[in-house]
Amino acid sequence: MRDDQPGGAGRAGIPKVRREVKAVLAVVLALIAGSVGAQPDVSTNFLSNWSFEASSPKDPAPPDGWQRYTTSKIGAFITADASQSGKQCLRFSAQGIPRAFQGLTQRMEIVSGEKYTFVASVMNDPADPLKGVVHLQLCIEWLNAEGREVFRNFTSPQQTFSKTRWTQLMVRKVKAPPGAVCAVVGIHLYEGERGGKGSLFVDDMAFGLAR
Ligand SMILES: [Ca+2]
Repeated sequence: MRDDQPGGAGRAGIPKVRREVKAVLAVVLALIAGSVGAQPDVSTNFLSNWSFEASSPKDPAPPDGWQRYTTSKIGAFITADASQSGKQCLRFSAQGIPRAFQGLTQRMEIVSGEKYTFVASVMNDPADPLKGVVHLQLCIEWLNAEGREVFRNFTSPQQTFSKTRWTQLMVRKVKAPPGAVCAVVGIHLYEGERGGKGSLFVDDMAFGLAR
């Protein structure tokens, strides 16, 4: 590093090309560092606590930064039983109640006309996999200045997830509609006519301008 300092740049015996290689390496390393643990699909992740590291697994409160809702039982808690990055993730458990609904959301300002991507990494809980009809869905609700929804984009409801590897659920490169000033982005778990069972893990969520 001393070679890059003003005092070292002109020293004899240090070829210019070597300094340039080091400069390029520094840029590459900075780019790699910027993407560690983040999703490569967005330029800046606007979500707070997107890796679910900011709350304790024993905390009964909603995960830091997230709004939590449910039609009956609470089934969204931080766990240290799995993680894609960091040491924790979200465990999302079915309520076992017909047509039950629950989820986590965050609300933020957006710019109409810009393209956004919303993504989450998901894995079935091998110790307690999903059973019955249980669907996971990502949704972006676009709101106008009066707080009314003007449009929404969402993934198709998915209920089959690997128990051995993380897979991505993604709303990719959607344009914020005219009149939208804010977005409520959420991950939702809902159950069929007979309710469902089991859990899945969620980690490394991201919402931001699409790359
Ligand atoms: Ca994590």
